[in-house]
Amino acid sequence: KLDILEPYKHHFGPRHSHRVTRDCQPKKYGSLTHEQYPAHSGPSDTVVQSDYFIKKVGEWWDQKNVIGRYSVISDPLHTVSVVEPSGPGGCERHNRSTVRETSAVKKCIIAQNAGLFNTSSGECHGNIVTDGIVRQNSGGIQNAHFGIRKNGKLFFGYLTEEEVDEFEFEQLVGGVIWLVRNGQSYVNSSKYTECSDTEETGSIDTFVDVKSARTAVGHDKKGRIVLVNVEGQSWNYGINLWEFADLLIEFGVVNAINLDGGGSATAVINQTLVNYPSDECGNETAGYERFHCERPVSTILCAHHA
Ligand code: NDG
Repeated sequence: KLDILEPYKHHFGPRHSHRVTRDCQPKKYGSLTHEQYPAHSGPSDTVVQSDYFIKKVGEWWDQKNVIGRYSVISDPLHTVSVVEPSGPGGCERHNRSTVRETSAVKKCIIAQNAGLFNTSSGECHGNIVTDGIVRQNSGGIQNAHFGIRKNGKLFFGYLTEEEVDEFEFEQLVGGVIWLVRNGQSYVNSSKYTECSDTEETGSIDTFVDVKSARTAVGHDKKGRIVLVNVEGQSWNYGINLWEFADLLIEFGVVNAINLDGGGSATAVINQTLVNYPSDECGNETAGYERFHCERPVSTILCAHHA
């Protein structure tokens, strides 16, 4: 796998052009490779409402309970930020930092891990815009992105290199697999057009099919941002992306993309860890496999006061 990745090490360019993405998607979407939706706006009593859930997912022959957290954020243009690992410039420095550490920089009410990264070099994957500043242009990589435009529109979908500037984003971050498009599962379409270069959990099929911890960002009918975290550990327990898309639709999510998951899946409220990250850790005395720890990750999504 490393040999194939070698030419892309320094430039995460697309394996195919944006035209292929456009031509490969279902006809009903025409040539539009993204969806936009007016963000909820105006002050509200609570910026964040966060609850946990226990839900049955899967086919009848493979039913299981999954545990997770569902958070809704109002007025996202003013309350949601993408934050680089340990703060501004973190991606350029190839930083990795826990969600807790990075969330302290912006005093986040709730924060979840967001973008994927190269686990050996620490490089951030995908396009990154934080508070109106373009921090990384990935050169048109064909992976699902979530953005908030300066004009107050939420953005979900695929972008060319030029569009990263043209769309005038306030926030932008990339994931792997567009889960829900216009209220319908988009997993089957997106897995054909997305690159597996930005994820390290095997082929794109494996990445979609494996049960694992997951993180997603989406929006509801009111244009509020939805952050979802599902507990899991790759291969062992958790949710695959087919089930994740269905669960989000059940919650009333209109568009959503899948962010970094597995051992990276972390949820933090007011600088306190509120989920169960799956990476094993410890030392010889404590026992390596006895406890689990937060993984230093890449970018985070943060909800803060306006
Ligand atoms: C997680 C991801 C993996 C990714 C790594 C670094 C899942 C199931 O974080 O693909 O390469 O971003 O999302 N695993 O381990």
